[in-house]
Amino acid sequence: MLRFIHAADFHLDSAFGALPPQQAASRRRESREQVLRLANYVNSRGIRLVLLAGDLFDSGSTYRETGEYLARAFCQMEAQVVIAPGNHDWYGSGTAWQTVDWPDNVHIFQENRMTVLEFPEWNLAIHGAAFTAPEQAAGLLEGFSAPVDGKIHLGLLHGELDAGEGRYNPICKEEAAASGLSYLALGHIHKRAEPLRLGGTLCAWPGCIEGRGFDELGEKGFYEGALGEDGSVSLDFVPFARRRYEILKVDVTGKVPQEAVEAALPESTAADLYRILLTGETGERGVDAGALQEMLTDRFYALEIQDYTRMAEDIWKRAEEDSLRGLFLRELRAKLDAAKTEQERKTITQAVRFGLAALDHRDLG
Ligand SMILES: [Mn+2]
Repeated sequence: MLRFIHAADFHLDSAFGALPPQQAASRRRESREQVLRLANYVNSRGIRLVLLAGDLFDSGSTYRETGEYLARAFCQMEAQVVIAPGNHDWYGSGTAWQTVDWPDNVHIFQENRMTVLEFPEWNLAIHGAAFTAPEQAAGLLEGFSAPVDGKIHLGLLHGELDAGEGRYNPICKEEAAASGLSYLALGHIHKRAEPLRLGGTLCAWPGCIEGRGFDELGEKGFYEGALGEDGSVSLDFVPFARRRYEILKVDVTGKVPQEAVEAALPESTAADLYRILLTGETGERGVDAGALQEMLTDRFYALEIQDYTRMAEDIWKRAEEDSLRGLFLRELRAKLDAAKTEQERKTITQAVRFGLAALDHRDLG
């Protein structure tokens, strides 16, 4: 039995543009260090084969140090490391794949057609290809079928399955089913998909190894597998991300906002990046999102609070009053009803709050 891992989409040197510069720099450092953590994992678990399905770098103009760091981490792995470059880290002249001195246990697919790497000690052949440009419109698996020669055949590719548009190595299910591969290790899709059996081939995308923004939520990691001598594959997902991105909706109707948020949070969020959306109805004063942010900030690595609350209906009831207040509310209600965007509605709600406070000679706090 051969133990392997299948990971993809590290996107090293991503900008993390939504974070303040210092935190972004620290996130970039963490994502490089993650590869060292991975080396430790590989060695501690007796993993002999590491399949990396592309987009290890976020771009072709990655820092030289990042490539060298990656090479050192691979060198520490007591395993064979096989890489199929993707659309973000395509193989070509001047790229890290060519300029970095990769250790002997690293094997990189270099052509945008299927080629094979043989591992006779495991009776194993690994078939794969590289993106050699940011796009790969022709499906790399098209027409491929592994020979029937008593060896175990695995595939490693960056690409998408049954995609509408074919810019990123479109693979159709029929091709995967006809490939004769025991396992097809794929990259590109950042959201993990459950492994899919197509014909005799098990296909899987592990998703990205670590979220980089609020479009990459929840648990991230890689697949760890065991390959039997008959080519059978069993897989487990290993959560490995150091930090998670989460979006949490909290209804604050009738509650103290801070208490409502705290009640909705899991126990430990100190390592994580949260976006909290406040919803529901509030009184005239609304929610002070800024103050809430300040009170809760220490509980997170990063926190963003967005206020989507609306004014409670009974506040509007006084629109019928024959008073300045009634007149004000009627005007603003008409504006609110005519508002076309969430931003407009937010601004008008804010104006109502300010206006009512002014009418009552109340401090906005
Ligand atoms: Mn990617």
